[in-house]
Formats: sequence, structure tokens, C-alpha cells
Amino acid sequence: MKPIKTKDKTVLRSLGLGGYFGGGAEGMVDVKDGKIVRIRPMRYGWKYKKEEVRQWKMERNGKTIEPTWKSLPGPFSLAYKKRVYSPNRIQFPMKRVDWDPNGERNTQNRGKSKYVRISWDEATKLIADEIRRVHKKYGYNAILMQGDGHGECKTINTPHGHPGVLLEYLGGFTLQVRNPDSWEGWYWGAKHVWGQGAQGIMYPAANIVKDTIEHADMVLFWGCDPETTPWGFVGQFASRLCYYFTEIGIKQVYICPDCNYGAAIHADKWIPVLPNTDAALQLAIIYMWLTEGTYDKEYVKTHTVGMDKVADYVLGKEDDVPKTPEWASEKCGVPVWTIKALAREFAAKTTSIAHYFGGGFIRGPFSHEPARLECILLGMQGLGGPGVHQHQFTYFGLPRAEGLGGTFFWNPEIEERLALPVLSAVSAWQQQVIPKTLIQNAILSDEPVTFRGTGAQNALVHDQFEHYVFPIEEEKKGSRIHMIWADSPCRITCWNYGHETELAMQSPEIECIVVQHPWFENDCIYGDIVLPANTYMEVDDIVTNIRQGTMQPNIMITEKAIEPIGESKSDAECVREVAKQFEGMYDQMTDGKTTEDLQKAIWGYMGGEKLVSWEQLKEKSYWIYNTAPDWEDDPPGFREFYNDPEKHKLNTPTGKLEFYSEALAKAYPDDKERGPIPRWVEKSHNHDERLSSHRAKMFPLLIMSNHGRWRVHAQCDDITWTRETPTMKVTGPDGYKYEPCWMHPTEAEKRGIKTGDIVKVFNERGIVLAGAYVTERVRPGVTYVDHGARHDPIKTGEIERGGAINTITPGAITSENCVGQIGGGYLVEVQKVSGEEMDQWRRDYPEAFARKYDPAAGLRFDAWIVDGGDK
Ligand SMILES: Nc1nc2c(c(=O)[nH]1)N[C@H]1C(S)=C(S)[C@@H](COP(=O)(O)OP(=O)(O)OC[C@H]3O[C@@H](n4cnc5c(=O)[nH]c(N)nc54)[C@H](O)[C@@H]3O)O[C@H]1N2
Ligand SMILES: Nc1nc2c(c(=O)[nH]1)N[C@H]1C(S)=C(S)[C@@H](COP(=O)(O)OP(=O)(O)OC[C@H]3O[C@@H](n4cnc5c(=O)[nH]c(N)nc54)[C@H](O)[C@@H]3O)O[C@H]1N2
Ligand SMILES: [Mo]
Repeated sequence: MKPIKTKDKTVLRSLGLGGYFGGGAEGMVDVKDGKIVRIRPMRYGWKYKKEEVRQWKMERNGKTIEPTWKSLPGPFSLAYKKRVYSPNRIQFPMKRVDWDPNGERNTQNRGKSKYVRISWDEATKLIADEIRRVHKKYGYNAILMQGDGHGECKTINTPHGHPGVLLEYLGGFTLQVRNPDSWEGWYWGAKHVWGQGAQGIMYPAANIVKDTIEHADMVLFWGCDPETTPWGFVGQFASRLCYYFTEIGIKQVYICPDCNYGAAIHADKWIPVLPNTDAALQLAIIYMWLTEGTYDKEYVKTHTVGMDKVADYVLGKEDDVPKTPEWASEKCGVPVWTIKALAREFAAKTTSIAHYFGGGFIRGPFSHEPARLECILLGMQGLGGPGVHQHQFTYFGLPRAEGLGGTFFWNPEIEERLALPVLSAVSAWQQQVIPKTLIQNAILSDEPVTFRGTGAQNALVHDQFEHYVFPIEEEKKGSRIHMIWADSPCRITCWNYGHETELAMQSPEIECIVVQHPWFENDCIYGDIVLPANTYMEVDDIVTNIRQGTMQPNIMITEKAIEPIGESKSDAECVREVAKQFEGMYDQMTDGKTTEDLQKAIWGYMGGEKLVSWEQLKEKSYWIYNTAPDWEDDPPGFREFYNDPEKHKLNTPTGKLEFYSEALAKAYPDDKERGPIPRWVEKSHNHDERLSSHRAKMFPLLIMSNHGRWRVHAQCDDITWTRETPTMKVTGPDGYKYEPCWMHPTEAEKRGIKTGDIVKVFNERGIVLAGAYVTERVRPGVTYVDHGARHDPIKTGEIERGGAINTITPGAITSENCVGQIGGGYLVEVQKVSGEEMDQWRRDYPEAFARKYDPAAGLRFDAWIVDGGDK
């Protein structure tokens, strides 16, 4: 009997969704009859034998850990065909039905009115005409390019930023600078203590995994879920590492408001803390160490500055308030005896702290304070010594690969030669810039917007001392925003105060909004002209799976799996089509290079020729890097500084760990939120978000907003398989799949709420509907809704049905001189939505409830098209 043919071909993919920094979570995609039939983990041995690749191994107590010979992608990666074939895919170019560039633009109807299909020709002509008009009337800085964000791990067809390449050739544009959203606290805080690393995390971080395995007794997972967030970019190796920690006897303590997925499996102890109160807990630990004398006094003397000032504050000499465990317990909700036990255990055991990035711990109001306090905690216990590190867990710290320099994207020469958007949000700098957290202010406020520091992700620390203003002077072609071109349209569901963003998008000042996107979701519904972009499955490309958390760094030539869906084109092609409308621009954009030319060039920049021939790479379609033979010689983390702080200075003004920052004291003497030493800030003119506030009488719960286990931010909210999971969506009595809102049984009972009820989460900034999920896995005093659920407005700027919780996050930045955003740790109330209230909304906003909706995948693309698009 002939075997059944289950596939015509298999192609490789990076299934990570981190975007252009290089991929991970590799997989194999099987295609039959032009359709993706399944996605499997990658077998690294597909075309190579294990002996051909040099691998690393680590050992303690005779037990070993090494990379697996099969990739470990997360569930949404393996389910990604559902995303490719989502009913939510944009099939053709469109125009908003009541947007007329020669007549009424009806900007107030953005987010409400539907769309009509237009041809590629018409769409590109409309866009080019608008660019010319806006340039003539206001100048090129009147166009804002929103091109940052994560996304599929393509390189040539990379998501985000292609429009910037064209706009730059046409004169320039206003750059939306992406604030360091993943790292707010580290960036605005820790950088001033240990100086190192662009984003402010501990860096260098070579070999800290090995050093921790060999020397640590305990790891504190402080705002860290190794069973969830490693999935988004690199896959599940972190999980293996945690099991291994247990096997070799490393104690794992989880400090977080929820018993998160990592805690549920690996924790020896879970310490449920209230959101954004970690600073109180940390100060009490310092208090215990100071009063019991249990810290490394010699190290503090030789490696740090400012311990005396911190001690004065902690012991109450500065403000008459000793930061005792009793003081802290009231604020952070952790029992006094637990604080004491944690402080003593931390001092007695060789301890590292692990984050993936840090969660709400470093993304709340004043997040620079807990971040700086962590540097002090580690500093007081001999940071850099054996087993004492900060882990950005598995992100950095695995063994070095041979021949792997930087990534292709970090080479500044490439940008020009290949005309690719090289980290557009980071390095394609423009004269006029506006931080992403301040876009609404830039549009809605009549006053110029001023800010200290841009928040650019790889900016050096001096940027935080610069004074900026938007718009820049008229002589320098400064202008307010009158047109937006967005290829990462999820500001509403991922950034600060989304309801205000909705209103900004409806401003008559914004005469034209162009969006290009594979899926019709989130901010797309505020666009005037829509271009259909396609997915990684539909293009030829090359990808470098070399993130530091990748256990088998490799590079892949990736052949397209399927033909483009509908009339979609790649992000690069979308922009090139518009370029055709400008004399000579198409040729300038492509420079006559084919995809293979670009693949070859990128491989060349990666140092390819020295590693493997182009012919072999093409034939096998992937290459696995060897572990560097001398990887064990890399000093772990801050070891050199630990050994000799005079010879190996840190990148701070004094070269030491600056518990007290003279630079901050001088630049911002009146800053009550980020002073020269980290403090507990109860409230400020920016944020009044503590349970002690009078606002807490109305909004008595602190909200936590994590990164979705079943999504990557706004991505993958429409995957039918994962939507069946009760922690991904809660099916309401009306059949709509609501975003889960976690509550402790005691809090739910007080409010008469049961699992499955439709609830509203609200504060002064608006209402978000959700589905109640009652569980003891979250502590009392807290409610928890992930960020990133798909925006489905009932009333623009006020009521949200899809669960996009960021519509009600604070609009205010991290603190006065830090343009970071707030993700969690603010006040809300949760109430059950009565049938009456729902009926009233149905009567008041019938069009919002009439949209075509498929519970399995959510809102459909055709919900937004006049006559469902069949014309
Ligand atoms: N409440 C709260 N909010 C948060 C956070 C939090 O912890 N809590 N975390 C913050 C953090 S750390 C981050 S990184 C941000 C995430 O914010 P983003 O990085 O902006 O979010 P993503 O949804 O990953 O991706 C951006 C958009 O790109 C789209 N996209 C994907 N692939 C492609 C492509 O090939 N082409 C085009 N044109 N588009 C594509 C996606 O569908 C999505 O709309 O959210 C921040 N917001
Ligand atoms: N599946 C999945 N993977 C992802 C992403 C995704 O969206 N989905 N996003 C990617 C991106 S861009 C980033 S930046 C990283 C983010 O990675 P992280 O920053 O690690 O992710 P979070 O989910 O925000 O937070 C981690 C944990 O912090 C805890 N936490 C929340 N608030 C507090 C608090 O106030 N105090 C303390 N002590 N703990 C708190 C929660 O238990 C939460 O599980 O993940 C990446 N990977
Ligand atoms: Mo992030």
C-alpha cells in the first residue's frame, strides 16, 4: 500500500513574535495543496547530525542540563496557522466610507464608520496625493510615522518602519519614539545606579546562568513568570531550566500578586504582594539587614556610594519614619513575619533575582524606585560575586556562540545600503520626535509638549537630562501632526490611556490616517485608507534566531509557505507600491536588489562566509551556530567589577554602584518622584494610585495587567484553539467571549460576582467589560486583566467591550522627568453588569452590538465592510 501523502513540502519558520530583533521558537511548517496543514516544533537534526554541532552542557551535583535537539515553541506559535487564515485578515485595500479627501473628512466617525473596497491603484494614488498635499500645506514633519512594536520575525519584509524609509527619502517625518515599555523601571531608574546596558538591566550578563547553577542557593522570581513570557520570543527552554533548578536543589521563591504559571509549578514559596508596592517590601528588607548587620559591609565600602544616605532614609533619620517590616506590611500586604523571614533567608543564602523583564514590578507608577532598590539589595549582598546576579531570565546569559557578533540589525552601515527599516523606532532618528506615551497630548493639547529624555531604547543615559519640545521651531520645519501612517496600529490596546487615544484619532486636525496591517484590529478601525499587509508565511525571507535566550542559535533561509491571502502584499511591497507614485522612488527603495541579493547580503553581514558557504546554507536552508569553544572563560555578569572595582569601573559617573546619584540630585533637585536615592512615594501630582488614597473609596482594587499567556500583546487574540481556554476567554451569557478578569473569592463574594458573569472594570477614565474568573490564584485587594485584548468599542472614548484594559490605564507618564508608561498598579473597581444595564447599552449603541462576530475567532474583517465587502 502506498503511504498517504500528508504534505507537499516542509518549510522552516521562526515562530517567535518579538519582531525585528531576531527570532526564536523555531518550527517546521507542513504545506499541502497550497495550504498550511500543520506546524511542528523544529527538529534541529533535520539536515545535520548532532556530532556536527558543538553544544554546551552545565552541571551541578552530577546532574546536567543542555539544549534540546528539538525546539520548544509556545502554543500560539504552534497554532499560528489559525492566525494566518483568521477571518480577521484584511483581504484588499479599503477606504473609510465617509472620508472624502476632496470634501467632508468626518474624522469624528473614525472607529464607527465602515469601509469600502478600493483597488491598489486607487489606494496608492490617494496616499501619495495626501502626502504631497500635507507636505505642501504643513511641511513633512506634519506626518507622524507609527512604526514600532513587536511582530513576526521577518527581516527583509520586517514588520514596522518601511513607511519611514519612503518618508525619509521624501524629506523626513515626525518619529514616534517608542518608550522603553518592557524596561521602564530599569531604564529610568537602574541605569542611574549601575549605569550599564542600553535598557538599564544588568549588563554584561554573560554566563550568569552557569554561575547561578553552580553557586546559587536561592533564586527570587520577582515579577517573573518563566512559564509564560519566554514563549513570546524564544520558546519554553526557561521551563526546563526551572525544573533543573529544583532537581539540583536551588530554592525558588515567587514574589507576585498572582500565583502565576511559573509559581504554580516551581515555587517553593509564593509571596503574594500587592501590585506596585514592591518598594515598601524592599525597603523593609534593607531595614532588616541594616539593623541585624547582615549585609556585605566590605563590598558596600569598596563598590558603592551613598549607603549612608539610603540608611538615613530607611532607618527614619531623614523623615522620622523607620521603614520597618510593620510599616511595609501595611503598604504591600505581606505579613510582617514573612518579610522578616525573606530578609533573613536572602541574607543567609547565595541569592540571585530573576525577571523575564519584570512585569508590573517595573511597569507601574514610579517604577524607577523598585528598580533602583533592587540594585541596592543586590549591591548589599555582593553583586557580581558567585551566584549573585540579576537575571533577565534566559534573555541574556546563555553560552556564547562562535562567530556570532552583533545581530544584522545593529550594524548601522546596512540601513543605507539595503533600504530596510533598521530598528526604525530606535535608530532612524528624525529632527522632530514625540514619545509614544505623549502622542495624545501632542494631538489634543494646544500647548507645545515638553519632555526630559525621549525614552529611545538604545539612548545613552545623558538623553534623560536633555530638554525636548514638540513641535520644534518653525524655522526647523516644526509642525503639529496632520497625517499618520501606522504599520503597528495597536496603541489603544497596548499603550497608556487608550480611550484618550481614541479621541485623539477622531481629531479634525488629523486629516488622514493610513494603516497597513495583516489583520483588521485595534487602531485599524480609526484608519481612513487601509492597506492589506501579509504574514511571514506568504513571503521569502531570512531570519536570525539568535536572541540570547535561544538555546540553539541558528540562521534560516525561509521560503514562502503559501501564496499571499487575498490582495495582500508584504509590508515592504505595500510601501513600494506607494513609492511608484513618486518619480524615481521605487528604484531608490529597491536599489535593483532581488530577495536573494538581500538574503545573501544579510548572511554576509552576519559573518556568514566564515562559518558556512552560501551554497550549503541555501541547500540545507539553516545553519546552527557552534558554541564558542572558550565560552566558559567569559566572566559571569559583574564578576570583573566584583573582583577589582578600581580596574573594572561601572559606566556611572563614579564608576561605582551609585545608591545615591549626584547626577540626578543636580539635574532635578525638586523631583519628588525620582530623587537622588530611591524612596517610597505614596502619591504625587502625577499619580494618586494607592489603597490609602481617597480615590480608593470609589476604586478599591489595585489592578495587575500581565502579558497574555495565550497572546503576545495584541497578537493572536483571534486564535480559535487558544480562545477555548478559560484563562484566555470567558464566555458570557450572551455568547460573547470576554477577556478574563481574575478576582479572589472574597472580593468576588463582596460584589456578588461568580465565574462567567459579565463585569465592568472601571475608573474615571472609562469602562472595560470583562468575564469574571474567580480564583484563589490572585490575592485579595487585586484584580487582574491581561493587556492586549482586541479593541471593540461600545462608545468611543468611554466603554470598551473587547477587554482592551489599556483604554483605562493612567495617561500620566511614569513620573515628571520619565516618559515611561504605566501598565498596572492603578486603582479600579469591578462590578457585575446587570441585564438592565446591558440592555440599555444595546438600545443606545445598536451598531456596536450588530457587528459580525464569531465567538471562535472574535470580530470579523467583514464586520467593518459595507455589505460585507461583496461588490
Ligand atoms: N497594561 C499593560 N500594557 C502594556 C504592558 C503591560 O505589561 N501591561 N507591556 C508593554 C510592553 S512591554 C510592550 S512590548 C507593548 C507591546 O506593544 P506592541 O509591541 O506594539 O504590540 P504587538 O501586539 O506585539 O505588535 C504590534 C502590532 O504589530 C502587528 N504586526 C505583527 N506582525 C506584523 C507584520 O508583519 N506587519 C505589520 N504591519 N504588523 C504586524 C500586530 O498585529 C500588532 O498590531 O505593550 C506594552 N503595554
Ligand atoms: N506569552 C507571551 N510572551 C511574551 C509576551 C506576551 O505578550 N505574551 N511579551 C513579550 C514582551 S514584549 C515582554 S516585555 C516580556 C515581558 O515579560 P515580563 O515583564 O516578565 O511579563 P509580565 O507578564 O508583565 O510580568 C511577569 C509577572 O510579574 C508579576 N507581576 C505583575 N505585577 C507585579 C507587581 O506589581 N509586583 C510584582 N512583584 N510582580 C508583579 C506577575 O506575576 C506576572 O506574571 O514578555 C515577552 N514574552
Ligand atoms: Mo515588551
